[in-house]
Amino acid sequence: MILHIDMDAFFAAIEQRDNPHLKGKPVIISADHSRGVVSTASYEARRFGIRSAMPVFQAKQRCDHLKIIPGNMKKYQTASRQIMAILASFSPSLEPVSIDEAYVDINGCERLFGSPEQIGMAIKNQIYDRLSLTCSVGIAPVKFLSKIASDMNKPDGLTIIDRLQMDRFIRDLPIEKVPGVGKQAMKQMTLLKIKTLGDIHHFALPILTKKFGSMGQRLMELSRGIDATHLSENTVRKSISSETTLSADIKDFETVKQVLLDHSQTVGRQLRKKGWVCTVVFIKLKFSDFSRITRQKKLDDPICSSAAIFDEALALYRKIQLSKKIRLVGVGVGGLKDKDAPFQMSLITRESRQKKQWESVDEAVDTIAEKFGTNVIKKASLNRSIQEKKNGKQN
Ligand code: TTP
Ligand code: MG
Repeated sequence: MILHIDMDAFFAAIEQRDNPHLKGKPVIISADHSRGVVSTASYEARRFGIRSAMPVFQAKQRCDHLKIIPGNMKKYQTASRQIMAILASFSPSLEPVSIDEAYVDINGCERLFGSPEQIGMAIKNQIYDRLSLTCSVGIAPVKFLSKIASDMNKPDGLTIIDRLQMDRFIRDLPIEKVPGVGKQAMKQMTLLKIKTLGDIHHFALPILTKKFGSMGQRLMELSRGIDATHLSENTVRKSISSETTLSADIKDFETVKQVLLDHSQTVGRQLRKKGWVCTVVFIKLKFSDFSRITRQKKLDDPICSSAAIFDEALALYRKIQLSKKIRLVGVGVGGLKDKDAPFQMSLITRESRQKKQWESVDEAVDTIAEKFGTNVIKKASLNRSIQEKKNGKQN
């Protein structure tokens, strides 16, 4: 199942949240860059027929007590990032499509978060609890229907189209609601007396392609509930990394080792927090002349312990022939998957038993770090280095 989420009157809702005197009032946002047109209107303003892209003077004519707010893109972008982070905590397969809209592939999330409806509700609740904003969610077996579903019960809606309802839904879906069917296509639709997506069935593919070009094929597929578009891969979170630019360029092995260890712990902690494991570890180095290199290793067994990540990162670092001083050190992991997802375990070796033991140590460390902060507990070798630094033994 694919979930589509769209925030309700996004910019206006944020302003109403932050300025209590705007609550329940007709409000429009007309951002500086929008040249006197409405970016969005609160649902109260929509009752006056005010819509996005309408000139502000027209909006004022429709409602004389309209509140006009210039808008604050930075604030909206921050909220957007927070929302996307919440979504990413439900599934690593996420496709943000605009500032307030994203698709989430929830296949395989049921074991962790429950039925599609429960996942939809949990997302809505978390967004409301953390950001005091409402959103509308649509869930369907295919992408295009999930987007249509999220729009059906706005604001604060949750609409599910399951496989059983899908055929009937498609049969009755007004053709103008299908993404990609614009004014031009609608002229043809009217001529052909096509009113719903189901009506497409009466036409052979050659006629559809003749009338609608390449969209003909897609319309035919959509009318059969087939939507081959998957979530856009390049927006799916594929890695977690942590890096720092050092206060001074260095070449000293021990210092770099400590930084690698620190980053391995940060990355490991984030990985475990999400309940994920990784099958790729990489390091990134930037040199004093601003050139940079990355080195990575693909692992046979997934790992999530900080110690295992550090071992791999250090092995990668040892193989590099250093000729210049280093100014930035980073550690990252990729090939992310759920910890509980089935994978092929290789034979249990002494090494993998050790990794397991480290995982239990990590669990305890994470709990303490969560409660008291990351500075309270560190691996002993890190502590030693901090101690040495304090004693002036290291530069
Ligand atoms: P939308 O999701 O289209 O609209 P919305 O969130 O305001 O309202 P709803 O989804 O409940 O119908 O757009 C998201 C934000 O993008 C919107 O709050 C403001 C901005 N936007 C513009 O700046 N100009 C526009 O023409 C549109 C449509 C949106
Ligand atoms: Mg929206």
